[in-house]
Amino acid sequence: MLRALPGGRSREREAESADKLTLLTALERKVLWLSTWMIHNANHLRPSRDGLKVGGHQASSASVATLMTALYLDVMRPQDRVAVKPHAAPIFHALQYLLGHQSVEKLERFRAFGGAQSYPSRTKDGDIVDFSTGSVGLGVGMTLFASLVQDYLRLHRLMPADASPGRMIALAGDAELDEGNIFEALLEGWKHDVRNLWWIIDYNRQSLDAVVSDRLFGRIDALFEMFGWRVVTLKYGRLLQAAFARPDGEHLREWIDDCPNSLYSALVYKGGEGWREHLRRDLNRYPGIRAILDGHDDDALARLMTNLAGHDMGSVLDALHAVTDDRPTCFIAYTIKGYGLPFAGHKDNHAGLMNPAQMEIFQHSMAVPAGQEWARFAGLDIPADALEAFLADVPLARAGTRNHQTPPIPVPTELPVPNGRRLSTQEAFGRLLGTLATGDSALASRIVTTSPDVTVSTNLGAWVNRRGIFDRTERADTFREEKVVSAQRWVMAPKGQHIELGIAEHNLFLELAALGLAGPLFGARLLPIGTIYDPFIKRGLDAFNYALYQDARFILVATPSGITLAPEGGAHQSIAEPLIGLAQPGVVGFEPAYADELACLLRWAFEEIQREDGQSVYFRLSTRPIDQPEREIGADLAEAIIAGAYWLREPAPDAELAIAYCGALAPEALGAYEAICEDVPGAGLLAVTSPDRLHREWREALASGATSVAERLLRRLRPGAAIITAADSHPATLSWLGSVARNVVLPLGVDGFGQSGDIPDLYRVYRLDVDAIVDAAARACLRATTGTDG
Ligand SMILES: Cc1ncc(C[n+]2csc(CCOP(=O)(O)OP(=O)(O)O)c2C)c(N)n1
Ligand SMILES: [Mg+2]
Repeated sequence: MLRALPGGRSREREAESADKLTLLTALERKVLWLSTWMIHNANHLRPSRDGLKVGGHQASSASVATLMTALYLDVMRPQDRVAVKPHAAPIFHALQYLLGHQSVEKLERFRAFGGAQSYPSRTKDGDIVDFSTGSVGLGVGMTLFASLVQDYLRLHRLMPADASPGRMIALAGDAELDEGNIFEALLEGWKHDVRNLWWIIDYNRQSLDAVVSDRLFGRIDALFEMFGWRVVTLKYGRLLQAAFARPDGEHLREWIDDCPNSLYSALVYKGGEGWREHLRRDLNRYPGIRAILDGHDDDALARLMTNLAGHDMGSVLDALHAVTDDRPTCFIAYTIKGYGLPFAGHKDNHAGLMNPAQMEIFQHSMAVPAGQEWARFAGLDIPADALEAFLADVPLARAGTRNHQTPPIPVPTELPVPNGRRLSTQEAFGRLLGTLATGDSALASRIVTTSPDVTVSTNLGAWVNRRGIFDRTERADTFREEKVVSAQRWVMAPKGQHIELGIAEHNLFLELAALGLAGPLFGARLLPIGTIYDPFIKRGLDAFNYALYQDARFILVATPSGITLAPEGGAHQSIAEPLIGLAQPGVVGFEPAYADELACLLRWAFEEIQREDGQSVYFRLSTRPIDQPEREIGADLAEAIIAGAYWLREPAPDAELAIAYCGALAPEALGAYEAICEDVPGAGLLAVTSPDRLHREWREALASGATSVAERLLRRLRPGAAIITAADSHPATLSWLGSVARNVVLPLGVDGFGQSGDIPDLYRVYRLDVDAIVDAAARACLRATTGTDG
């Protein structure tokens, strides 16, 4: 009796899992059908108004139908988070549709305005998407940093430590592993001992252009193992394994193992006849193989030879369920690109679309009656109520919303302005954070700083000394213990609030993406501040864009910047970055000149990154100490600083000249202004704190018919007055100001590479010094009054 019970249970369990397998296999079919049809509908049935191919990736989608069905309909728990390879969006949408989280209208409008997105998007597809994807490699890296953020929150007790952690899962294409950012992330992840991370590689041996190198994957598993990952290879499905177990079966295994990727792919495409010809040629001497060939007609032989584990639901479930610990795991799942579709294995199938005739055959084989193409269960030989009941019980279907709502962290009404007669904005930033670090405000407790090996040189030292470096385990500062004098105290502990990264700006931005989504993803808001050298924003630009595209919120402090960095020379001097601030959606760029402006802006930034429809904030700072104005910033001035500009020296009514400057050029602008005032009394001096905000608001005002901030400011000048714009960046940063109120603009700035020198030399050579501004003013005034250069 005692024995019978467990035996009975295990039989019950076996029956249950057989049922589950049947249900999941049926649903996988449906997912493949829906994804293929979704793309077909978009390309062939929806009327085209512009003659463009709509596109969509039927082959890439088919490749992951089994893996994704297993994940979404069985393996995943609500706390798990997934980055889906971008071109598998149709499979993702189909699964969400089956789970009741996606509407048929959106599927019908796949790739149309307002429809299901071409690539999964957090902001446009809504609550169903965990991580946006599109630029290959980035979603994969993102999961690693998300797992680091999850650990940070758990160790800071900002998330319940007793609830099971979510697994951060990437479903990656094999060619995604050509992207360097993945390896940068791997190395960083190893240093931080990341956990709960699954990368499932859809190893279909094809990229966009070609079949991938045979030798590559021999390296990949060793590489993951080197970083401490578990590698699980899902190679052969159950049919093939059964064939290998037959007499002479080992020769079949060897043959497939040795088969070059391109031959395997070509034979997949050719089908049973092709397989038979090659196997006969190579293995006919083995009676067991002859028996296998004789026992399979062409269709059955093709089914057997393509029975890779990534398309075998049972194998996939076994492999995924077998991992129960938190060790990072890479699953290499052998698949076929276009599996189940007529162009399976064809090297040109990436953008391939089934034609209407092929679709008709496919529809017939799927037993989907005409007119029922969108029906959830049409063509499946399992009763709808059984499928419905199964789906209703899937953990992801039962879970509520995937995005957490978190209350904003209160921000004080002002941040104390660092005192000092001469300060650089970089120093002011360090002191502002240093002061925040001493208090025990809620704000300070949620700030997390991070930097790719430029923590000290971007002035985060005071903050880090007080708040410590985040690490899973306590680690003393050896230099301190050994009484070696240093200004830095690098104590590492789980409660540390600075995440130190190696030099890889891509990692910085992926980490900021994850930190900046801590609220919606994990239910605990963080206020991330990343520091970087301004020129190296470009190094991580795609990841920066990626972070912003999915509405991650953070503060980026980029310093030093421009040729003002003087002796460091051209390799470190940034030029185009303010234009990135101006043109990049999702972030607002500022380039303040004075410490009091920065204090006011940083306070605002803490609010802005928490506002429902806010943005991230980018500060371009400088190491140049400059004289600070003696003033109190009242509400009006604060508002103007945040809006992007204010008159540092008011123009007289009808002034014929103004100088508009940004950031560290304030002393030159002031010097020139004072020199000019003797000849042009009543000239104005415009401090531009944010070309980005000013420009955006100007465009919005033009569209709505309102008067913009910039126009209100410039209207103080005489119509057609001259403006000299000066920025330590590309002149286009401010030259557009001439269009606001039809002024004559003479833009100064940097449009060639920098070089070493001191500030006087460089400002002279790049025509940004007082003389150059005065000279430009004279020419601009002439042009404004005579319409010529004289
Ligand atoms: C950064 C970037 N470069 C190029 C592309 C264009 N692209 C989209 S998919 C793809 C090939 C992907 O191959 P793989 O990852 O193996 O996916 P599969 O389609 O085989 O599943 C390329 C080059 C992209 N999306 N992102
Ligand atoms: Mg591939």
